[in-house]
Amino acid sequence: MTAIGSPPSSKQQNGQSAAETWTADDVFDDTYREKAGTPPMVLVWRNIILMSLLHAGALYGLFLIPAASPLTLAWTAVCYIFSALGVTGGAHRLWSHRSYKASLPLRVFLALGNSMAFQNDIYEWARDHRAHHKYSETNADPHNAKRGFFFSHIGWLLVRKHPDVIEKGQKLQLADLKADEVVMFQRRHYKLSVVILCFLAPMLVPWYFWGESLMVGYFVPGLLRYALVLNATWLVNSAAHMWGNRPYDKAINPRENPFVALSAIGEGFHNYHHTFPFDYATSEFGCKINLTTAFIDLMCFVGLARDCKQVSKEMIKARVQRTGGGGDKQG
Ligand code: ST9
Ligand code: ZN
Ligand code: ZN
Repeated sequence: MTAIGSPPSSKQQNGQSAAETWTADDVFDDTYREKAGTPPMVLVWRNIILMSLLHAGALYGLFLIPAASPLTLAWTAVCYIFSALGVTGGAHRLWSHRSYKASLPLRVFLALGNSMAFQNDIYEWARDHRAHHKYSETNADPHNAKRGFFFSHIGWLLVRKHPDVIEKGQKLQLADLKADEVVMFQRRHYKLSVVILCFLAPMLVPWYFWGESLMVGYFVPGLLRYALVLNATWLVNSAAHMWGNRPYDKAINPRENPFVALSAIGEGFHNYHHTFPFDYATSEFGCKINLTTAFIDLMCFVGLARDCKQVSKEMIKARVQRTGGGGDKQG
């Protein structure tokens, strides 16, 4: 498979914006050869301490659940889905893979959800994710699953990056991201947007509208929800690279994992996704265990999204015959 499209300029091309004419630089590069030896891991103590505090706070939030009102629990679910969509429908399927086109209001909505998810800004997230696909499970993959479950889950955020991630990442085509004013606006104002959307809004809405305590608001829809969305996301990098079937390409490690698909609102069909990264549904089974696909379909229906890329049944069949055989499909 080869990437299609050519680098965009910031000018309009035939009435289409630069981002609209672009195909993402996310196709596996089998010409890259790792250098022998692994450089020593340099621990980043700031991140280790902050992640430990976050998870301790999330655990405390778990014990506060009985003290939360039903409305606060419903709000926690809303925050989970909104921040998850900012990652799945936004940073992942729209901005990393360009698998569909989104109108300005939808891009703003997704960027707000993305700031609530606090997983690095969209530009950085998409840059790392393109490197993950292009150099999957090598030293140039930021969360190389060959380095084990812990490293691919959270460990990669607690150490300095492997030099190959930066060296190879600097060669990625990112012009479409630089040309997207929503992406660059979010990057410029990232810290402020995270403070407001990830921490203040989840806490203050229940306090202001139905008199919830600030304590419950901070620890339940705030820290607990944030930690749950993070871990659901990280499971795609760890569990879905280790456990599950490989019906589309048995030569690669990413797997079909229904549990991950459920918690990550549709992102656990990872053998399919690494085989066909440009498919907007990240699965051949449409909306099944795939809330994100249902959301994008709804956005198309109301006219806020369009041009969803999808792999044909014939192409899937041909690919399964050529490289599949690693277990049954989940659909
Ligand atoms: C988080 C991210 O959690 C999660 C991403 C998960 C992805 C999952 C994908 C799976 C599929 C989708 C499923 C979605 C499911 C969602 C479900 C929802 C329910 N290319 O990074 P620095 C250069 S974040 C090119 O500091 P260090 C660049 O010049 C959690 N160049 O490297 C850069 O400067 P700048 C919260 C690159 O010093 C410079 O190097 N956040 C690349 O080694 C320095 O970069 C945190 O915990 C590249 N790929 O530090 C913070 N990379 O960026 C975590 C770097 O200014 N991060 N460069 O252009 C950090 O603290 C640091 O990055 C570090 C490494 C310590 C990890
Ligand atoms: Zn992956
Ligand atoms: Zn992807």
